[in-house]
Amino acid sequence: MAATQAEPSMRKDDAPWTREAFEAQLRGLGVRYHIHHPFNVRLNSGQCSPDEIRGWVANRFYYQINIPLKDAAILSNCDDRETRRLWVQRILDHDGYGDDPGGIEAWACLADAVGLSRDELWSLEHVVPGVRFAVDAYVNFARRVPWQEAVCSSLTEMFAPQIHKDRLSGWPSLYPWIDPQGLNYFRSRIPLATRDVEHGLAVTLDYFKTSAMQQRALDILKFKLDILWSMLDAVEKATTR
Ligand code: AHQ
Repeated sequence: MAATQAEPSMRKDDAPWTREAFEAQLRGLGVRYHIHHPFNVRLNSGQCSPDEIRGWVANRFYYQINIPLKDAAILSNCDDRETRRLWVQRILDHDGYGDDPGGIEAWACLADAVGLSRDELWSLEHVVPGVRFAVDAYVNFARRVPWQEAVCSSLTEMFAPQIHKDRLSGWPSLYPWIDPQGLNYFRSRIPLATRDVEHGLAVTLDYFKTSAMQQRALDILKFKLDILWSMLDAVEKATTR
């Protein structure tokens, strides 16, 4: 059941987890992270064809260009100025600001490096229904739920630094045909993901206080992990011959 409908399943005893135990429960969901998806295992072990990689880049672009919409939805629901002052940086990180062209442009450079034209990339012609539905579900979730719940859903990035490091360490030798400059997006995300998770985790550990709310937080994170997992299911089905 999606997190927006799931009723929190009460644990046997009503005592909420300690802050540390709650964080450990959240981090324990990393076993569901898309780093373990068969497509990602093949991608980061050099077993994907250029067409599969181009299909992945083109589909993940739809996720990247929707992150600012998701973050703007959180801002629009958030009545706390201190949170907004921090959260707004996430939009600037992707859309760019001043001389910094931002992460969406960096992802477009990755597309250049794997042989996707800008027109092809921005046309979204390669985005498959399963990816579109998963990404739209994420944005609509952020629009509809309390902003703290949407913050919690971003915590899949707790597990992101490793997947970026795997790409940076492996792709240059596994895929020598890809210009290493195209990998700059992954390099840029490692410190940003670490910074964002520090804030998102603090909000989550502070807000989800009762055992029922803590279970809701786990359900929300499972929902977002399923979004990432189902995106790779759809990409794998569409690109793997
Ligand atoms: O590049 C990614 C990114 O900017 C974000 C924002 C964050 C969110 O708000 O949900 N999640 C996320 C992720 C990015 N990259 C994914 C990847 O595998 O490259 C991982 C993804 C995430 O872990 O949620």
